[in-house]
Amino acid sequence: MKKPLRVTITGAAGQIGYALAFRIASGDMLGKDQPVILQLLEIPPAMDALKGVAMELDDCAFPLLQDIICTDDPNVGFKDSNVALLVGARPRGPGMERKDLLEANGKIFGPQGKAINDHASRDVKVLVVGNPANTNALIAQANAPDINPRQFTAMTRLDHNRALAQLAGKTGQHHTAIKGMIIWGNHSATQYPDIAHCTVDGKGAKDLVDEGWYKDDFIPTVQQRGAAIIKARGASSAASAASAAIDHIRDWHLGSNGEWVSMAVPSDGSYDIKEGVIYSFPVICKDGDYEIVQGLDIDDFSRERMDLTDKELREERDGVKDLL
Ligand code: NAX
Repeated sequence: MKKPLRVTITGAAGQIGYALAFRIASGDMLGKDQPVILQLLEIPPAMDALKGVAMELDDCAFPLLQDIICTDDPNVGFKDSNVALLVGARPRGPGMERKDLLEANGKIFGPQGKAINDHASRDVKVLVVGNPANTNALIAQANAPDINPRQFTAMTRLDHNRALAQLAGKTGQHHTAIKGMIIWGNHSATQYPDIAHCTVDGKGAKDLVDEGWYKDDFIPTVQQRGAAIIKARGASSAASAASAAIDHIRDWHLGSNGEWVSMAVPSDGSYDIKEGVIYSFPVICKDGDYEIVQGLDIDDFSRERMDLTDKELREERDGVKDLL
């Protein structure tokens, strides 16, 4: 039997954490032959609820689940962690400015980055889900100087999957027929869902849909999908967010089989996005690593949107520069 891998989930008693833990324990993320130890991190007021999650996990009798650790101490939660899913975050309260939100989250992601630095496995794969995800990932990364910065990523896979669903619905094809979807930039309303390089059943997506739909319907629908879910469900996306987090780590760990997927990763100058922010790019995952897809033609329409979301990320970064 393989050696168990340790998976940390922060905010594990929250709605995304609740949806994540059971799928990870059943083998959906790291493989059906990979035993796991779940290290569930919460804050003190949520420890009773977390105990309930652990009781339910026990009651599932998952063959792959070797142990469950419940803690409110990041030093324990990240000990020897191989995969760290940073879900718990401070939500925006009434009247809270973006700057206050960034700072409040800095106080969570700074210490968690340090705990990862001090205690996690050296090859830990970090995925930040908690919003503002890209900038929270940057803060965690800055506080973990001994870990390769490339191992800090943020989630735009939910946006990617939402874009696949919209295009599939419009073209009447199954989403598995779609290749080459891209989300550029920030996980926010400035993200740029780009179909310029997409094919649907081998045909160029741009030839299958009219430009008006693409610009005035598709892009805003994907950008605003989170708000539409809140309106319909009365609560924010949870199962779909957990599913996207599982897709992100599964592909990073096991490979994306040559397919492009969107991941927010430290910019390296590709596509003139200068270093210093965690920006969503198309990537291909292989052998436990990812590479940004290179050499794509970027037209003026795309350039403008890619730069706009980059600008927002740099403003967010400037708002937390004392935490970096
Ligand atoms: P919930 O409020 O249901 O759960 C959050 C949990 O985190 C709570 O149980 C809370 O006690 C815990 N928590 C807070 N501070 C913590 C800390 N310092 N250490 C450990 N745990 C802590 O929120 P949920 O719906 O699960 O959403 C979690 C985060 O995901 C939010 O920030 C949300 O905005 C973000 N999302 C990100 C998405 C993405 O695509 N990147 C999409 C879905 C989601 O909106």
